[in-house]
Amino acid sequence: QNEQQYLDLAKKILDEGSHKGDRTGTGTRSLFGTQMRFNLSEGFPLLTTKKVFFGLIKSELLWFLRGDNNIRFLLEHNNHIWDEWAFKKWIESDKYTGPDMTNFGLRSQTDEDFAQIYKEQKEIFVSNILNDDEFKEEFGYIGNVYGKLWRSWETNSLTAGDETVDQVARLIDQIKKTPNSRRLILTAWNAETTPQAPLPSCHVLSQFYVADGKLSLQMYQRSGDFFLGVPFNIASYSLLLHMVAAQTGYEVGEFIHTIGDTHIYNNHVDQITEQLSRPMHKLPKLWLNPEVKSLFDYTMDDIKILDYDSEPAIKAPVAV
Ligand code: DHF
Ligand code: TMP
Repeated sequence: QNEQQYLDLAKKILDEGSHKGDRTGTGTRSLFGTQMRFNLSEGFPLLTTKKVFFGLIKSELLWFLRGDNNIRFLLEHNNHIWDEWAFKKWIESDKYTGPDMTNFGLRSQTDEDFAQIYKEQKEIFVSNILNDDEFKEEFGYIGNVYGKLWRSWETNSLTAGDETVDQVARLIDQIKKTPNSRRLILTAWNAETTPQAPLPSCHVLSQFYVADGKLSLQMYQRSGDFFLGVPFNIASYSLLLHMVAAQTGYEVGEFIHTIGDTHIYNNHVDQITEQLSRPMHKLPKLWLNPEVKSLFDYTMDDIKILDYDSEPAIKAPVAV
């Protein structure tokens, strides 16, 4: 069963994970090299043991598919899941002259006065990204990750021809023409530029596979925040698989999620323990507008989740 795999793996991380420090200073329990397999014919794997905001997943995926890596599009869709990482670049720049924001992620969790000042600065930042074109160009980008690499990978001087590679368009073409290919790859890691991004890509490599009239997808994620990020990643790649299948004429098979450092942050342990005590509901269904003729033409209204019945949301601080 689909969701049970998430819950079982969560329990395993809690029971058997190594206590491991991490870049953010939060601390985690962690297992290395884990896998979940979601059979998409059983329903759409949007977790039901807590409410997961599908609107945020849709707008993020549409943002990737646009080839966009500037957070303005997300903000226009009221999606704030990438704010902290663009904000970090802003406060570390010479042009920032406001109150000291060093280590804002951790400090805002323990210091209430600071949390208020941080919130104000973040609101100013967000409004500048939305309303000031120059500011948006200077501070809205999150680096050479996802969307940029998917749609306009910059070639080096050794490569003749086009200046950029559209991996997604090529992939669609390859799936249609050579479905047996073992080279149906989408990569989001440029060894030259990605390590300098404010957050180097987490979902790094995807491979598509066609057999028995079904399209499957395996994604390798180098690092997985099991409580906050992973439920989004599962839904996002399952949605991508459905969309690519619809555009290439295949049924959906499996989404296979392989994760390197699979961790639960120490300040998410109570939340995920609460989640593990809850009942599962029936998985929802996905509806894609059948009139859409290209992977790049989907809008928010062309994608809907039906019959989503879940337990309430559980809040948790994100580690920056
Ligand atoms: N950093 C860390 N430490 N963990 C992440 O999962 C993560 N994910 C990123 C960027 N950096 C990250 C991008 N994806 C949330 C979900 C996904 C995501 C970032 C944040 C999140 O906070 N989800 C909340 C709801 C947020 C909201 O309503 O705005 C949740 O409860 O699911
Ligand atoms: P890291 O770069 O030190 O691995 O930190 C990245 C954190 O963000 C880590 O906790 C994993 C998490 N993350 C996800 O789980 N999924 C995502 O899609 C993204 C962008 C990040």
